[in-house]
Amino acid sequence: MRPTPIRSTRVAGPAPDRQRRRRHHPNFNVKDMQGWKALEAEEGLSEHGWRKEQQWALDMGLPGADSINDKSIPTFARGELPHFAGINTFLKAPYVENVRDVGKYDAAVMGIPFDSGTTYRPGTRFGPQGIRRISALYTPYNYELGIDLREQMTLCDAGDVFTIPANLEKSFDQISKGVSHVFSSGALPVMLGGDHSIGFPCVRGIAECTSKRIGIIHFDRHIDIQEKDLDERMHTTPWYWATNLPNVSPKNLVQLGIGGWQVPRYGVQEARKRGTNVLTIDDIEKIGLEKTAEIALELAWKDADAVYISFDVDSIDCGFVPGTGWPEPGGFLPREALKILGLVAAEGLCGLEVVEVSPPYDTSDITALFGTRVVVEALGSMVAHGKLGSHKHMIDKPVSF
Ligand SMILES: [Mn+2]
Repeated sequence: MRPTPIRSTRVAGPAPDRQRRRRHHPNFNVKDMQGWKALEAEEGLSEHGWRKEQQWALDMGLPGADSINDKSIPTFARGELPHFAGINTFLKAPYVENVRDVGKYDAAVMGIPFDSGTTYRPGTRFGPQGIRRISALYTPYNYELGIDLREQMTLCDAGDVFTIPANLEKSFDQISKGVSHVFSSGALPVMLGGDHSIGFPCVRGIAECTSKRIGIIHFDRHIDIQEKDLDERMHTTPWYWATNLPNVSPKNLVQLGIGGWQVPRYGVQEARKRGTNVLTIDDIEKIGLEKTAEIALELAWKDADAVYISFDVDSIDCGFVPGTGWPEPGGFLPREALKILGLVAAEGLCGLEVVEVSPPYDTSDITALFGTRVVVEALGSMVAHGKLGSHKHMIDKPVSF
């Protein structure tokens, strides 16, 4: 017999003791819960980097006015605080004016302001600046992961590649040269696009510095592997060209979230011919996020030596990312994509790009904020799993300028 629900028999007034207890003290073990664990984890983090930054801010920006009680506050804003002030690099990381110094850091963010590969909405040439601007909102600490990027790694902003808006090929050469320089230095290259056409020159820049094999995990609604579009190597084509490289196999290309009404049949035909690995949102929903990450890792790493992540923000349902070149409903929820991203980055990366953030079409910076989140989520996962720097063994053909 089905028991009568308690609520239907309740009379007005305070609940009997037994019921009240159940409501206010649900039965769970706090030791197993992330929220409680994360509270404890913070205690183990250093504050050394933060203290150093505060001292540096005072040295650079002068001690604050006499009436300021907090003596760590300088007169001129320097470093993280306040979040609304300052001249923004990514996450207010040090700007490396001389790019020859980039190898002094564990990771280097570089902007690729380029939208000449766009076939619908432009505007991603403003992506790097949009992402940098809203990245000032973030602290370097993440609660759930229990990590602090300022304390546990070094990050710099190498500024932007000088792209040539009127010329795809010259821009691709500039981009590859910039990426290969950063990669050869030992710093992990993190590229802020830019439209998705930059995927090819970014991967090429890494691939030419190594004899090792590279797999790619690609988050997108679009398959992006046709040979040409509008007679050029547009943002619908990067994986055709990247998987033509001798050490980048299409068998190691994993494409997550592809689907909807914007997938050109030319691209589908090419993906089929080359045997890439495509998972739709339905597939992912069916098998779950953990299983998706497991499959992606297995396929991307099969006989490969490192994995590159290409994250197109349009892989997210367009309700969350209005500021993008080809918006499409039905993609990932942000938290789904971030979960998979964290899981796949946990095995280490040889490079990361986030593309298709178009600030002129954005609303309240939400798309640029998501782009920021992609970068910090991947870095955070690598730091948490001790995988930052794992790409260095691959650099056996460094470029030197
Ligand atoms: Mn796309």
